[in-house]
Amino acid sequence: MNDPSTSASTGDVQPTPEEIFAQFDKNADNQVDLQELQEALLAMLPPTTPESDRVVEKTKNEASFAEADIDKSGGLSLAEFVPAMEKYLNGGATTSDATT
Ligand SMILES: [Ca+2]
Repeated sequence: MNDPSTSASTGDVQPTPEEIFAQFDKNADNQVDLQELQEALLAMLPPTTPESDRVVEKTKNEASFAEADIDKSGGLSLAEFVPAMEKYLNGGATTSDATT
């Protein structure tokens, strides 16, 4: 996953986290806020599937966003954004989070 050698020009290159982050960060302030997150996820997903509904519901949950916003800056930095995306897109139900 985090193998730096995968950026070779094989023609099958996945976007880097930085590139994905830049697409989400519409106003380029290096923070993805809740609205940007919702809009970008909607743009990524087909609008009428249970999958997109589930992701959108999750991003609408401000508590979930606040949880991802570790330093409480009101936006997600790249370091905050990457694990948050994995959580949103993978369902987030399998985390055994013991941060209480
Ligand atoms: Ca933050």
